[in-house]
Amino acid sequence: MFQQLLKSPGPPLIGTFVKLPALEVAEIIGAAGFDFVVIDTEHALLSVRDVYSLVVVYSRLNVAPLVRITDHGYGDGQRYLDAGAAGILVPHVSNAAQAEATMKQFLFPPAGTRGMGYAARAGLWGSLDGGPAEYVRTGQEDVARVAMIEEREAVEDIDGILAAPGVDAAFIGPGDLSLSMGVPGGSPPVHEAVTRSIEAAVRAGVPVGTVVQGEEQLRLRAAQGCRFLLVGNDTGMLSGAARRTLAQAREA
Ligand code: 3PY
Ligand code: MG
Repeated sequence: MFQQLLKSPGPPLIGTFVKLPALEVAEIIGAAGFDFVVIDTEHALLSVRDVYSLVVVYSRLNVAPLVRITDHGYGDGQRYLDAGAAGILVPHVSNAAQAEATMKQFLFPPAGTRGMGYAARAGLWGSLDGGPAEYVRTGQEDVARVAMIEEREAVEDIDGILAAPGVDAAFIGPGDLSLSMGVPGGSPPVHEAVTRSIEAAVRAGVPVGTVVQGEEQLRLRAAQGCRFLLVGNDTGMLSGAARRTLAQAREA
Protein backbone atom coordinates (compact mmCIF):
# COMPACT_ATOMS: atom_id res chain seq x y z
CA MET A 1 0.00 0.00 0.00
CA PHE A 2 2.76 2.45 0.84
CA GLN A 3 4.23 2.02 -2.64
CA GLN A 4 0.89 3.04 -4.17
CA LEU A 5 0.52 5.90 -1.69
CA LEU A 6 3.90 7.27 -2.74
CA LYS A 7 2.90 7.10 -6.39
CA SER A 8 -0.47 8.78 -5.92
CA PRO A 9 -0.82 12.56 -6.27
CA GLY A 10 -1.45 14.87 -3.33
CA PRO A 11 0.45 16.85 -0.73
CA PRO A 12 3.59 15.20 0.64
CA LEU A 13 3.17 12.52 3.27
CA ILE A 14 4.57 13.71 6.59
CA GLY A 15 6.48 11.35 8.84
CA THR A 16 8.97 11.31 11.68
CA PHE A 17 11.84 9.09 12.82
CA VAL A 18 11.14 6.75 15.75
CA LYS A 19 14.07 5.95 18.00
CA LEU A 20 12.37 4.98 21.26
CA PRO A 21 10.97 1.48 21.83
CA ALA A 22 8.27 2.54 24.32
CA LEU A 23 4.78 1.77 23.06
CA GLU A 24 3.50 4.78 25.04
CA VAL A 25 5.59 7.00 22.77
CA ALA A 26 4.23 5.17 19.73
CA GLU A 27 0.68 5.90 20.87
CA ILE A 28 1.51 9.58 21.39
CA ILE A 29 3.13 9.90 17.94
CA GLY A 30 0.31 7.88 16.38
CA ALA A 31 -2.38 10.02 18.00
CA ALA A 32 -0.75 13.14 16.55
CA GLY A 33 -1.75 11.88 13.10
CA PHE A 34 1.51 11.36 11.21
CA ASP A 35 1.12 9.62 7.83
CA PHE A 36 4.12 7.37 8.37
CA VAL A 37 7.08 6.76 10.67
CA VAL A 38 10.59 5.50 10.02
CA ILE A 39 11.62 3.16 12.82
CA ASP A 40 15.36 3.73 12.93
CA THR A 41 17.57 0.71 13.53
CA GLU A 42 20.61 2.41 11.97
CA HIS A 43 21.00 5.00 14.72
CA ALA A 44 18.89 3.73 17.62
CA LEU A 45 19.35 0.75 19.90
CA LEU A 46 16.14 -1.02 18.94
CA SER A 47 15.99 -4.80 19.13
CA VAL A 48 14.24 -6.89 16.48
CA ARG A 49 11.51 -7.47 19.03
CA ASP A 50 11.19 -3.70 19.66
CA VAL A 51 10.79 -3.13 15.93
CA TYR A 52 8.20 -5.87 15.72
CA SER A 53 6.10 -4.29 18.51
CA LEU A 54 6.40 -0.84 16.98
CA VAL A 55 5.38 -2.12 13.53
CA VAL A 56 2.28 -3.76 15.03
CA VAL A 57 1.26 -0.70 17.08
CA TYR A 58 1.80 1.83 14.29
CA SER A 59 -0.08 -0.38 11.81
CA ARG A 60 -3.01 -0.52 14.22
CA LEU A 61 -2.89 3.28 14.54
CA ASN A 62 -3.03 3.63 10.74
CA VAL A 63 0.44 5.15 10.60
CA ALA A 64 2.51 3.38 7.93
CA PRO A 65 5.56 1.89 9.67
CA LEU A 66 8.75 1.91 7.61
CA VAL A 67 12.00 0.58 9.03
CA ARG A 68 15.43 1.98 8.33
CA ILE A 69 17.66 -1.10 8.31
CA THR A 70 21.18 -1.08 9.76
CA ASP A 71 23.11 -1.92 6.58
CA HIS A 72 22.52 -3.77 3.31
CA GLY A 73 21.95 -7.21 4.81
CA TYR A 74 19.18 -9.59 3.86
CA GLY A 75 18.38 -10.91 7.36
CA ASP A 76 17.75 -7.45 8.70
CA GLY A 77 15.29 -6.18 6.07
CA GLN A 78 13.65 -9.54 5.45
CA ARG A 79 12.52 -9.91 9.05
CA TYR A 80 10.99 -6.44 9.15
CA LEU A 81 9.14 -6.99 5.87
CA ASP A 82 7.88 -10.29 7.22
CA ALA A 83 6.79 -8.44 10.37
CA GLY A 84 4.56 -6.32 8.14
CA ALA A 85 6.62 -3.15 7.70
CA ALA A 86 5.20 -0.85 5.02
CA GLY A 87 8.67 -0.47 3.60
CA ILE A 88 12.37 -0.35 4.30
CA LEU A 89 14.88 2.46 4.00
CA VAL A 90 18.30 1.19 2.98
CA PRO A 91 21.02 3.57 4.20
CA HIS A 92 24.11 4.55 2.19
CA VAL A 93 23.25 3.21 -1.25
CA SER A 94 26.33 4.41 -3.12
CA ASN A 95 25.85 3.44 -6.75
CA ALA A 96 23.58 1.67 -9.24
CA ALA A 97 25.24 -1.76 -9.00
CA GLN A 98 24.96 -1.73 -5.23
CA ALA A 99 21.34 -0.54 -5.41
CA GLU A 100 20.41 -3.42 -7.71
CA ALA A 101 22.26 -6.07 -5.65
CA THR A 102 20.77 -4.83 -2.38
CA MET A 103 17.17 -4.39 -3.47
CA LYS A 104 17.17 -7.78 -5.23
CA GLN A 105 17.32 -9.39 -1.80
CA PHE A 106 13.99 -7.79 -0.95
CA LEU A 107 12.14 -8.84 -4.14
CA PHE A 108 10.68 -12.30 -4.61
CA PRO A 109 11.83 -14.49 -7.53
CA PRO A 110 12.10 -14.20 -10.45
CA ALA A 111 12.90 -10.49 -9.88
CA GLY A 112 15.02 -11.23 -6.79
CA THR A 113 15.88 -13.70 -4.09
CA ARG A 114 13.63 -12.92 -1.09
CA GLY A 115 12.52 -16.03 0.72
CA MET A 116 8.94 -17.19 1.26
CA GLY A 117 7.72 -16.45 4.80
CA TYR A 118 3.99 -16.89 4.48
CA ALA A 119 3.69 -18.11 8.07
CA ALA A 120 4.92 -14.69 9.31
CA ARG A 121 2.81 -11.66 10.20
CA ALA A 122 2.97 -10.30 6.63
CA GLY A 123 1.13 -13.50 5.65
CA LEU A 124 -1.26 -13.04 8.58
CA TRP A 125 0.40 -16.02 10.24
CA GLY A 126 -0.45 -18.23 7.28
CA SER A 127 -4.10 -17.24 6.96
CA LEU A 128 -4.01 -14.20 4.68
CA ASP A 129 -6.95 -13.91 2.26
CA GLY A 130 -5.53 -14.92 -1.10
CA GLY A 131 -2.93 -17.21 0.47
CA PRO A 132 0.79 -17.27 -0.33
CA ALA A 133 0.18 -15.61 -3.72
CA GLU A 134 -1.23 -12.54 -1.95
CA TYR A 135 1.71 -12.50 0.50
CA VAL A 136 4.06 -12.45 -2.50
CA ARG A 137 1.99 -9.79 -4.31
CA THR A 138 2.02 -7.43 -1.32
CA GLY A 139 5.75 -8.01 -0.90
CA GLN A 140 6.38 -7.04 -4.52
CA GLU A 141 3.76 -4.36 -5.09
CA ASP A 142 2.73 -2.79 -1.78
CA VAL A 143 5.88 -2.41 0.30
CA ALA A 144 8.32 0.32 -0.64
CA ARG A 145 12.06 -0.32 -0.98
CA VAL A 146 13.64 3.08 -0.46
CA ALA A 147 17.26 3.81 -1.39
CA MET A 148 18.94 6.45 0.75
CA ILE A 149 21.09 8.85 -1.25
CA GLU A 150 23.54 10.30 1.22
CA GLU A 151 26.99 10.23 -0.32
CA ARG A 152 28.72 12.31 -2.97
CA GLU A 153 29.19 9.13 -5.05
CA ALA A 154 25.45 8.41 -4.88
CA VAL A 155 24.54 11.90 -6.11
CA GLU A 156 26.94 11.41 -9.01
CA ASP A 157 25.26 8.09 -9.92
CA ILE A 158 21.73 9.21 -9.04
CA ASP A 159 20.17 8.38 -12.43
CA GLY A 160 21.57 4.84 -12.29
CA ILE A 161 20.37 4.29 -8.72
CA LEU A 162 16.88 5.56 -9.55
CA ALA A 163 16.69 3.19 -12.53
CA ALA A 164 17.89 0.13 -10.56
CA PRO A 165 15.30 -2.67 -10.28
CA GLY A 166 13.64 -2.71 -6.88
CA VAL A 167 14.23 0.96 -6.09
CA ASP A 168 10.66 2.07 -5.44
CA ALA A 169 11.59 5.46 -3.97
CA ALA A 170 14.61 7.55 -3.00
CA PHE A 171 15.31 9.38 0.21
CA ILE A 172 17.97 12.07 0.30
CA GLY A 173 19.95 12.28 3.56
CA PRO A 174 21.44 15.77 3.95
CA GLY A 175 23.32 14.90 7.16
CA ASP A 176 25.56 12.21 5.75
CA LEU A 177 25.73 14.04 2.45
CA SER A 178 27.38 16.99 4.21
CA LEU A 179 29.93 14.64 5.84
CA SER A 180 30.64 12.91 2.55
CA MET A 181 31.06 16.26 0.76
CA GLY A 182 33.24 17.62 3.56
CA VAL A 183 31.14 20.74 4.03
CA PRO A 184 28.95 21.88 6.94
CA GLY A 185 25.37 20.64 7.19
CA GLY A 186 22.87 23.14 5.83
CA SER A 187 25.52 24.84 3.66
CA PRO A 188 24.70 25.79 0.04
CA PRO A 189 26.58 22.87 -1.61
CA VAL A 190 24.54 20.35 0.42
CA HIS A 191 21.32 22.20 -0.30
CA GLU A 192 22.13 22.17 -4.03
CA ALA A 193 23.07 18.47 -4.02
CA VAL A 194 19.74 17.66 -2.34
CA THR A 195 17.89 19.81 -4.90
CA ARG A 196 19.71 18.14 -7.83
CA SER A 197 18.86 14.69 -6.46
CA ILE A 198 15.20 15.61 -5.97
CA GLU A 199 15.05 16.99 -9.51
CA ALA A 200 16.59 13.80 -10.92
CA ALA A 201 14.01 11.66 -9.10
CA VAL A 202 11.11 13.83 -10.28
CA ARG A 203 12.43 13.55 -13.87
CA ALA A 204 12.70 9.76 -13.50
CA GLY A 205 9.20 9.50 -12.01
CA VAL A 206 10.56 7.95 -8.80
CA PRO A 207 8.90 9.16 -5.56
CA VAL A 208 11.41 11.10 -3.51
CA GLY A 209 11.65 12.36 0.05
CA THR A 210 14.05 14.06 2.41
CA VAL A 211 14.39 15.51 5.90
CA VAL A 212 13.26 19.08 6.45
CA GLN A 213 13.75 21.55 9.26
CA GLY A 214 11.23 24.33 9.55
CA GLU A 215 8.29 25.45 7.48
CA GLU A 216 10.29 27.25 4.79
CA GLN A 217 12.31 24.12 3.95
CA LEU A 218 9.18 22.02 4.04
CA ARG A 219 7.42 24.27 1.55
CA LEU A 220 10.47 24.40 -0.72
CA ARG A 221 10.99 20.63 -0.85
CA ALA A 222 7.26 20.07 -1.37
CA ALA A 223 7.27 22.58 -4.25
CA GLN A 224 10.28 20.77 -5.76
CA GLY A 225 8.18 17.62 -5.91
CA CYS A 226 8.99 15.63 -2.75
CA ARG A 227 6.33 13.04 -2.11
CA PHE A 228 7.30 12.30 1.48
CA LEU A 229 9.01 14.44 4.09
CA LEU A 230 10.42 13.65 7.50
CA VAL A 231 10.20 16.18 10.31
CA GLY A 232 12.23 15.49 13.42
CA ASN A 233 12.14 12.41 15.59
CA ASP A 234 10.58 11.26 18.85
CA THR A 235 13.69 11.88 20.97
CA GLY A 236 14.10 15.40 19.57
CA MET A 237 10.46 16.24 20.26
CA LEU A 238 10.83 15.07 23.84
CA SER A 239 14.14 16.82 24.48
CA GLY A 240 12.90 20.03 22.81
CA ALA A 241 9.73 20.05 24.89
CA ALA A 242 11.72 19.32 28.09
CA ARG A 243 14.08 22.22 27.44
CA ARG A 244 11.31 24.64 26.51
CA THR A 245 9.24 23.67 29.55
CA LEU A 246 12.17 24.17 31.91
CA ALA A 247 13.22 27.43 30.28
CA GLN A 248 9.69 28.80 30.65
CA ALA A 249 9.65 27.74 34.33
CA ARG A 250 13.00 29.44 34.99
CA GLU A 251 11.82 32.64 33.29
CA ALA A 252 8.54 32.77 35.24
C1 3PY B 1 20.97 11.79 6.86
O1 3PY B 1 20.65 12.97 6.72
O2 3PY B 1 22.13 11.36 6.78
C2 3PY B 1 19.95 10.81 7.16
O3 3PY B 1 20.23 9.64 7.28
C3 3PY B 1 18.54 11.26 7.34
O4 3PY B 1 18.40 12.17 8.30
MG1 MG C 1 22.25 9.20 7.16
